[in-house]
Amino acid sequence: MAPLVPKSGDAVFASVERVNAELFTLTYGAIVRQLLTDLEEVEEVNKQLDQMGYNIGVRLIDEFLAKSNVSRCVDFRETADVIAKVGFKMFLGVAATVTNWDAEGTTCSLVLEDNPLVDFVELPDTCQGLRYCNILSGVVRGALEMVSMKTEITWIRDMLNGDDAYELRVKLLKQVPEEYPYKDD
Ligand code: MYR
Repeated sequence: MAPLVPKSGDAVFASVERVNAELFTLTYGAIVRQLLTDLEEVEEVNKQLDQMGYNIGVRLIDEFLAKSNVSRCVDFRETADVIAKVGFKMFLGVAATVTNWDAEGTTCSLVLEDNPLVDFVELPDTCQGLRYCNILSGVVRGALEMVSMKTEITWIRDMLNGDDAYELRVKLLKQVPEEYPYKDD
């Protein structure tokens, strides 16, 4: 029998993190399943997941800004990099790649090759059209709205539907300039 050796602090922390991530993944799966039962229509479930994500995103931005120490981005390209490299890493545990920019620099793709949210997930045929990860697009949309960026976000690749990666198309619709809060007189 192997001797009992106490785990180091780091090892304990890593296993707690793994258990937390798995618990989160399984809980999310249970929520999606319940929504499918309650709402019946896949399109309604997609909307609901997006809305849930949005509600999370508008709150999560404060935690993100406080913890990440990122300063104001100079343009949308920098913002996309921050979301992909810092935001996704912080809240999902994996970074995304930013790619496929349009000429104006207002639309790009965030690509995930690994997505912990779908660990243990297999979609039955009855779930055709389900955007299982819609919570993520909602989170990004909500968080960006809180820093004055209105976006439209759509999934264009989804491994649960047989694609080779997850790809979120992020389009900046409008950037509301922040108002100077004091009068200059
Ligand atoms: C700025 O104010 O210019 C910085 C804006 C940074 C926005 C970052 C939004 C982070 C969203 C995290 C998404 C996590 C998805 C799992």
